Amino acid sequence: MFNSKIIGFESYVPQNSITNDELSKLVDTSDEWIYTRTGISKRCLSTKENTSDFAINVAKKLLENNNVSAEDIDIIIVATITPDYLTPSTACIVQGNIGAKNALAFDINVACSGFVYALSVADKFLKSGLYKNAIVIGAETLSKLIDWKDRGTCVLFGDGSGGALLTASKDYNSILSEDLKADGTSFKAITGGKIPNVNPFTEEKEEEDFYLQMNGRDVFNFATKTVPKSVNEILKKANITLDDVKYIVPHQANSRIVEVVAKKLGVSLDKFYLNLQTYGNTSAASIPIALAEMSKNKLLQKGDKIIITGFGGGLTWASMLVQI
Ligand code: B82
Repeated sequence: MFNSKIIGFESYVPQNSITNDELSKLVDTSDEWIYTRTGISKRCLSTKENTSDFAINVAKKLLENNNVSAEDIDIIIVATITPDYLTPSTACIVQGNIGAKNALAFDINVACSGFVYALSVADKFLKSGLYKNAIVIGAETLSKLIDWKDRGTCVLFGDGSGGALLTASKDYNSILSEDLKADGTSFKAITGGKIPNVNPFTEEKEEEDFYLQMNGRDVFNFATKTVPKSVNEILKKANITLDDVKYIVPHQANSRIVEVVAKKLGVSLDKFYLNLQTYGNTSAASIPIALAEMSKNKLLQKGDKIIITGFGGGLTWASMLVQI
């Protein structure tokens, strides 16, 4: 019987960090407006790199810092809604670049829940006993998908990537319980990247709908209703309480969401790890960037129990109780 052991977290973000004041030269907004509504002060925005470049950097760091060679990797999963191409997958570009010649590779598209979904999928591969080592990455270049004239959305998002290295283990289990769900009836609440059909036979030309759009109020209500329920669900499944949990690491969407979730769960805001002040909302990359930062700052010790919880486009949500 095998389980998944997480042996490391790493992240990579582009160097170009843009403050709220700098953005207010581009669109009619202000540091005060952005910070009080979102908790964001700055974000990293790509100048030349694409999603695969971020993910390749994370994969290389995971291998180097954990003394694992590329040939020993069996699985590469990249969670992204901003791939370089629709085909090939970003994971295949990573696989080729790092020389993981024995690995299968594919992307998953679950927006801001993507990293938690990808960890869950990798966990099932490793539990099967057929595969040994997995690289799981969340990587986004959201700046490609944003209408830079829309002051309501362009201030919210950032670019970057983070990931984890997992190995199959007979004596350690990092994934204690999980709750993964979807509600496609509300898919229009967050949309982006619509591809028009321009074949010569199409009767109706569809309106252009490429840029990321979000109904702020609806998704805020969705998140504040769903996340506390999902967190309670995984606690119940593992038969523990929040007292046994060191940190909750939520998708970094908006600090107001986290305030409401903390209140509903009856815990202090201090239990939540937040870094959206520095990175903005990086969708599938937000949770692994936070985990890598926590790991680097020695906030995570072996045996600590933490909760990761993603929520976003689909609509989708995914919570997981993780033992470091
Ligand atoms: S907002 O609607 O403008 N608002 C809440 C009422 C500001 C206080 C808003 C803003 Br600004 C930014 C993000 C959200 C939000 O609810 N985001 C999400 C909710 C669910 C799932 C994903 C997200 C996300 O932003 O990724 C609301």
